Amino acid sequence: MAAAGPRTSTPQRRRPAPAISSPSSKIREIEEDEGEEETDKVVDFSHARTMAEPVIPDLFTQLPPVREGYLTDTLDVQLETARECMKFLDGLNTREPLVTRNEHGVPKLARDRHVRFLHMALGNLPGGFLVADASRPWFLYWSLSALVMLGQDVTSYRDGLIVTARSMQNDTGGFGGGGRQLSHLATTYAVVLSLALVGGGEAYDVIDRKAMWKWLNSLKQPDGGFQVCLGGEEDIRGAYCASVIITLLRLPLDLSPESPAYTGDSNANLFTGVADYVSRCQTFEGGISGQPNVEAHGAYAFCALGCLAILDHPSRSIPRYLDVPRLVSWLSSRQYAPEGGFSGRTNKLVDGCYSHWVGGCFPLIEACLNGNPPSDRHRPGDGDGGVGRVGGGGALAADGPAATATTTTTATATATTASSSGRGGRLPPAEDGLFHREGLIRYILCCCQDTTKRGGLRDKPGKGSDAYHSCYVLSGLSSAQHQWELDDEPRPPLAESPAETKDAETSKIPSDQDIDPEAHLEAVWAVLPYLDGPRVFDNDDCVRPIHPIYAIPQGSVRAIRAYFGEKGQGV
Ligand code: FPP
Ligand code: K
Repeated sequence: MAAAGPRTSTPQRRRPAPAISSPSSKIREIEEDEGEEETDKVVDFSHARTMAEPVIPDLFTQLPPVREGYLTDTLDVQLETARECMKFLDGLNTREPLVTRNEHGVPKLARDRHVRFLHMALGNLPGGFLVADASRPWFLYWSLSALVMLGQDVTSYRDGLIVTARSMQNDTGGFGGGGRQLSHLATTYAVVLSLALVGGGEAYDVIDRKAMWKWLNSLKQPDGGFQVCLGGEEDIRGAYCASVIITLLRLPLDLSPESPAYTGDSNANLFTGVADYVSRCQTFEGGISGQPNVEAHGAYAFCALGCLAILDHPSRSIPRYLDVPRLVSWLSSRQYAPEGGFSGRTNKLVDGCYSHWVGGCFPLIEACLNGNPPSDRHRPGDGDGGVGRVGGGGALAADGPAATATTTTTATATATTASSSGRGGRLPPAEDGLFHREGLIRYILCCCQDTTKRGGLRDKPGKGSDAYHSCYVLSGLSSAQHQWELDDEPRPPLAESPAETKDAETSKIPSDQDIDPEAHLEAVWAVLPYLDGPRVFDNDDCVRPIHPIYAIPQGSVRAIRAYFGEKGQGV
């Protein structure tokens, strides 16, 4: 059965969340819920504290009105999660002495406790963390990035980081998870971003750019993608991390004869085929998978959009390589009600980290939709459901996922069915924008903060806080609290090669050999606080904006790029 359609968000009095119960009584409750008239709903005044108590929209305090009538383990755990979240969303949970709520009934951001937690995460960790030893660079990035978003100055970590980063670098290029560990694109990405966060020439100069360039060449594959380590798997994380590293360090794009991708074609470079690789990772659902032909996942959607936004202006590169309506439909389907948070994939649970992996896709999608429509928007072979149907600017933004649900192509219908049959209720399209910002902010502030002295942010109620979730929950909060506009200086469209013109109707993807990221990466992303729609957080609960592609402050991106820009293209 299809999940909930648009539901009223008219504020109404709350009633207490039903207790978690056995499967058979759950079926009974579902039936009872469905038979119940709105007007029959019991208002339990025993929970009311004052008459001025905030009113929370029903959307966040009630289960979806229409749900599957059978139970599976998957449905069971979804229902349990929704109910657990409702206890935190309804503003009635008074058992947590450290929680202060604002006038909307939403907890304040426990900034000081999160800051303390993150400083701890940068100190000595208990023995249990031994298994995460190869992820040490990640802990650095997650903690430093979260501290920066919380408004902290992290330059006091610079000297320590310089020593640590040096110990992780290999002479053959790149950084491993620690001394004498194999270089990996994920750990290299984390070290480079950490160095960018602490900033300064001494930190940047830790990086051996020449060795890095050689190493990246050894990972570059003939089909356009990158292996994550020598002889390791090739996936979209590799493509995104490599694209970030190449452009932050302003490495030469030249392909060395030692690269597995080298063919002797003098036009080919490190970016050749990357967009094509990303394009092959879009699945029948509309989402993006880690490698071609596997399951779509939110983390990979961010990697895909990040790659494309690095390669060219998102208004050109995204619609050129991805089916945007199907992607937007899939991304929007990741947001559930009543939880308000995002899931990573169809039929799975909300998790605070997807506030970034999925939530962070929207600024890039908006830059894609709001930019000047590029001349090559239509992807050959896409027929009616192709990206050519997306109007410029706000057309899709106004209609949201509902607009894509009416698309008639088989694949889109499949995608819509697949996502709307998820057990989570789908949020109705927000009046403005492609996701429900209020819902995400409520989920983050109500459900993702550790409410004890420990601090830190988490996946969902019942889970422990950690540096990973602290980083990505705050990045998601930042996306929801701000809006971005990419300076849209139109550049002449990519030169059409004769071969491209000739094969335009038959070849799936035009050649991308002309792609030169430097031509658009200096474009400024203007950032503003998001002011439209209901605002359920206080001014002092704002976190700092981060660059929509690089996920660190725009100033940090500019500083490291300027530093290496002055060094010139040589390494
Ligand atoms: C599923 O985990 C998770 C994945 C398949 C991918 C996770 C990848 C990332 C978070 C980041 C990749 C990006 C970079 C830049 C390295 P699960 O089954 O535990 O979670 P789920 O139930 O929510 O899918
Ligand atoms: K998860």
